[in-house]
Amino acid sequence: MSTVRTTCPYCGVGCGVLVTPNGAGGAMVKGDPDHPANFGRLCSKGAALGETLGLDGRILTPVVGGAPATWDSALDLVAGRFKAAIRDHGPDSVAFYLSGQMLTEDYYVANKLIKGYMGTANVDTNSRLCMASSVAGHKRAFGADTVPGTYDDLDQADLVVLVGSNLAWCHPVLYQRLVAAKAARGTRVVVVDPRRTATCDIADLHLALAPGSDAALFNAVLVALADRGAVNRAYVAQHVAGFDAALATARASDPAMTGLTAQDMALFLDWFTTTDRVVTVYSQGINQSSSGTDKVNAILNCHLASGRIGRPGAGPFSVTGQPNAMGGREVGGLANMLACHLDIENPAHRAAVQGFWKSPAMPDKPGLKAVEMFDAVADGRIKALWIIHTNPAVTLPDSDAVARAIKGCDFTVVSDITRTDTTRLADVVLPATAWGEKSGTVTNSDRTISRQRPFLPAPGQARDDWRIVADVAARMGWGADFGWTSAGDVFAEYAALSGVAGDLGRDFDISGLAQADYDALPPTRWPVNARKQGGRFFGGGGFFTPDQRARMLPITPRLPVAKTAPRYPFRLNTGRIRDQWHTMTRTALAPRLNQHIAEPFLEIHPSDAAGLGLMPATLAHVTSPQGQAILRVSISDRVQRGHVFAPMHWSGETAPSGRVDALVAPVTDPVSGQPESKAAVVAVAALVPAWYGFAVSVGPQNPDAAYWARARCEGGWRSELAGTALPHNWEAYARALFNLPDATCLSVEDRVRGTHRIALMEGGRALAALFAAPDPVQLARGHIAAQVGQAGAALLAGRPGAGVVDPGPTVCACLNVGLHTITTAIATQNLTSVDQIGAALHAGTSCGSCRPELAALLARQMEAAE
Ligand SMILES: Nc1nc2c(c(=O)[nH]1)N[C@H]1C(S)=C(S)[C@@H](COP(=O)(O)OP(=O)(O)OC[C@H]3O[C@@H](n4cnc5c(=O)[nH]c(N)nc54)[C@H](O)[C@@H]3O)O[C@H]1N2
Ligand SMILES: Nc1nc2c(c(=O)[nH]1)N[C@H]1C(S)=C(S)[C@@H](COP(=O)(O)OP(=O)(O)OC[C@H]3O[C@@H](n4cnc5c(=O)[nH]c(N)nc54)[C@H](O)[C@@H]3O)O[C@H]1N2
Ligand code: SF4
Ligand SMILES: [Mo]
Repeated sequence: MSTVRTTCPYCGVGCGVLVTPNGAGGAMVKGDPDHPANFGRLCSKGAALGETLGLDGRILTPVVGGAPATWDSALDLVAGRFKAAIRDHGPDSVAFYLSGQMLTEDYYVANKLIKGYMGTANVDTNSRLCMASSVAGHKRAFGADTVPGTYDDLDQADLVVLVGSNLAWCHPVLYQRLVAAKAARGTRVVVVDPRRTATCDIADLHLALAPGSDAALFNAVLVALADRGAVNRAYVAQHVAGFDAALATARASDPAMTGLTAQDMALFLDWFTTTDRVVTVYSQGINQSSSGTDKVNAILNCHLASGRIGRPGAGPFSVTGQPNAMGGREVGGLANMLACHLDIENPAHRAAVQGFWKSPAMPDKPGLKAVEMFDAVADGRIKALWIIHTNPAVTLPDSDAVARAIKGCDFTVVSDITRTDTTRLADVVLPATAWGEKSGTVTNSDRTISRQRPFLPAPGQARDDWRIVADVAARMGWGADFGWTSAGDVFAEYAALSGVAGDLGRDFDISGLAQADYDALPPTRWPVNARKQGGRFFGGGGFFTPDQRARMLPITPRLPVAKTAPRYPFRLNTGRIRDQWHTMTRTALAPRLNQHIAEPFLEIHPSDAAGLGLMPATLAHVTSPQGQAILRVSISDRVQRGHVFAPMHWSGETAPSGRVDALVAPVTDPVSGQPESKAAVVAVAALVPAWYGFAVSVGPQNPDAAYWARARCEGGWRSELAGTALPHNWEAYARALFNLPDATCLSVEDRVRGTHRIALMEGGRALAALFAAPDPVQLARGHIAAQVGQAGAALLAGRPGAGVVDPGPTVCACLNVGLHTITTAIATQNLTSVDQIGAALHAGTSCGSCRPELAALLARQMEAAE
């Protein structure tokens, strides 16, 4: 089979990948050495893509009311219900909720249908939870949502400030680029994050500021720039408006709000004011805040005042999260935008888009933003809702309320590839083609447009997302305007429309690609037109405001809306882990990605844990005014006292009590509408279950327990369990859990310790095993998981026999190297550097995402040895 050049479907780095299908539904995946985002590198998630291609769990036919249906009946129903809602209740009674993971072509078609034909701007996307504050900040400062710089700036900077970004885990290939730049030119790295993340491993300075206080920090930077003569007077005079007011307001703000020491603050201000080539990278620690837009503008103010923008190695850099977060912004996926960075509020822009489409409608006011949209679903204003490529029942704040709203909606359609918490609530589920089966383009963080190309046939009846939308449009009577025959046709129309935007003076103009050879399109940074090709923006001014000047804004810092109080004394921070992608519908298919962290957890400071009587690996009951969760206790001084951190990834499918958005209040930024996902308030208490359990099996499990978290492992499935009451009969419990009513049961009970070990055997093979104990079960989990399905019941011992080494939990996912293997090698071979570990065990030599953890292991062991 020949190799196909395509693009990773996960994060906004947008790495190129080379895929060689094996002809049996699988494929070998490698980094594309010629792609300008990654030059051949991949992270653990990208490298494991080949393990996520199976059809297990895929939706292969349309489903109506829970039963398989034909495309014709499903599409007729969807078109009929949307039509009826619009006829009876007006266009604003329908809504689309889309995703920054849709391809540009999918996005374009959905937007065209709802805005130009259904006639409402009630279309928003999960980018509202992700990039909306950056978009709003860019628009306020630059007059358009333009990312000024490129990835090359990270290679060329002398100071990189990472604000609210865990780059090591969330943009691993960019992080590796930064590591390389640091080695080559000694780039200074500052991390601004209340939590000590893996990214801090390369930090020359870590500023663990008070949550939400970033604007106070950047106001202090602005004041220092002014007081130390580091303002670029010429640039400001020519290209910037609002300097004096911004500075006066910055002077009035109190740097003490950050809680940083005077010494750390002084060092940071020193570095920032005296370094010309500064890149400030920012992400969700900035955006996901009730003052997110102001935080963005506080950062932009500093770059505008110093003229450090749009030059090699200098600029603000909002890194995007999803593979096509940037493309979704370009195509007008947000409720307040039109395609090609045109504005819905601008009559000339509306007329231009409607004229180009020759469409019957065009809304003249913005639609509902994500959180408002689901409020409108809840109170019945939205009668028909179509959710595509996102899982809002898990990822929107106050997710229990969101799930109730979706369930209660008159008519909900969900397009997905697999069963999720959201598809379970839908009236109609439509099967979409997945990565590897579909064709289109995505735009990454540095404005580079890359092709996703198919290398597998569409399974079952799955159809491309854009085609499903076009099929519905046709059934609503607009077939002629939705008659493309390929994604390439859609792209050509979109590129032509961008030329109209370019003529109106907008930044997003890729009209130069309207006639391009779509199939052969190499990675291309926009803009692409007669006026400008790729490159940076704003080095010489040219902002997209009426007077072409950027705006500095007066920013008064505001702390998070929810305040801790005796009832809810902890600040809950949420985010991501290294090897999982969002709600895990794809990454959790790869066993090796489940081995790094297999469960939802709550990171809590040792003093707080001691105060609450929380022991390592026990469970915590977490409550907020919105909801509750049960999470594994992980005691760590990476979080500050009074703060806790939990990952966002677990869902009803993987760990029903681990859904952290059930805890998060639906508080939003007043400008961008982005939720404050990083600053909920919660109470934490020890949960004392009657028993803890660990289960492995070849087949799927049906856990019935107060707490459970399941994951795929090499031999099948593994799960963690805890129950509030002891089962009457352990054997019966195990048989039901594993759905093995007739297997032979071997059981070992230790009455003194209160432990039970049960293996269910068939034909001499252990098909499943359950380990239960009154305390957290201590076992060699990796070893047991590797034994399941093998002959004999040796796994019941719970640990390897003499002479066999238990590798321990996986640290390096690419090369599958375990914790114990690494610590043993460090001790016995006297390893003293991460590179030496790599030479001895290969750990950390592929994607490099685990290098911070290797460094931490080394440091811990060397400290212990002293
Ligand atoms: N492995 C992995 N990578 C991913 C994803 C994934 O699911 N898994 N998702 C992708 C997506 S869509 C996105 S948006 C990106 C997100 O990428 P990041 O933004 O880097 O990731 P997060 O973990 O959400 O949050 C970043 C950091 O913000 C910090 N933070 C919290 N509050 C504050 C604050 O008030 N100020 C500051 N300065 N920092 C704060 C948190 O402690 C956290 O370490 O990751 C992308 N990459
Ligand atoms: N507490 C908290 N909440 C957060 C965040 C946080 O940091 N903290 N981060 C927020 C951010 S930044 C983001 S981006 C969101 C992400 O949140 P979501 O977008 O809700 O999460 P995903 O799991 O990425 O959902 C993508 C869905 O698309 C499906 N899918 C995969 N491929 C295809 C396809 O080709 N076609 C179709 N139709 N479907 C497909 C997947 O199976 C999955 O169900 O979460 C937000 N929520
Ligand atoms: S850094 Fe990893 S997840 Fe992101 S695009 Fe590259 S390979 Fe994919
Ligand atoms: Mo995101």
